[in-house]
Amino acid sequence: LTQDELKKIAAYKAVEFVESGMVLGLGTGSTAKHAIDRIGELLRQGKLSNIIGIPTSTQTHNQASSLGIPLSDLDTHPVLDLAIDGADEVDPDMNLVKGRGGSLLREKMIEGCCKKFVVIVDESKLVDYVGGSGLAMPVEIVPFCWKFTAQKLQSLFEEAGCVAKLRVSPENGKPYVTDNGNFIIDLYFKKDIGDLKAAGDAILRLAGVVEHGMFIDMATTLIVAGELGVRVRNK
Ligand code: DER
Repeated sequence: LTQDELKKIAAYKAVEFVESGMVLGLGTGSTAKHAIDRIGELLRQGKLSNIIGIPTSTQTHNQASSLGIPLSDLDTHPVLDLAIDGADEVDPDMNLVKGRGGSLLREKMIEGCCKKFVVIVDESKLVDYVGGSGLAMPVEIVPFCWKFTAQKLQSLFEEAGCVAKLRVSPENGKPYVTDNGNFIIDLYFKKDIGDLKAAGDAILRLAGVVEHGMFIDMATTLIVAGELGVRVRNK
């Protein structure tokens, strides 16, 4: 099975939790894309009705509206029934790294007010500790004096061998700009940073920081698709 086929299996499993009449947080990324496609298909077949989607990015907004999924926002629906989204990393306590798709702020806002947050991943996303994949832990920051903020972030995690890099668009090498008009600093760790809550709070105390990509104690259900099948784990 290819990685995308595994993502699709996990996504379709998560959509089994969707009931007619629900207000849903719609995630961002290649795994969530399959879940949104599936929801659109079930609506078209009449197997689901009265669904309202709250998109976590303009990319998801565009996909969902092209599928005819009715959309709204947090101002209208401050409490959601269920959110379905992917993750870049999942640690043994179901803490997540998200944001490699650049949508971490809206994802965290929306997934933070759901009664149930179902995370869908293929098994390659499972790590022993946050940062363990060697890939980025994203932090959304204001563009003002970004070098200053990047330096402050890097020095927070000196003993974990942290390197902070400004995310740039591959096309033109210009700083990547989020849906919210901000920049992203990608943090790379060489070692386990230990207490995630303390790390997250230290990051948020920096005035130039908007939000970080660690989703601590937020996921209620984890769906992992692997070669041996799909597993559902509740927090
Ligand atoms: O950027 C994000 O937060 C995405 O949800 C990411 O965490 C998962 O993206 P993927 O499903 O394309 O791997």
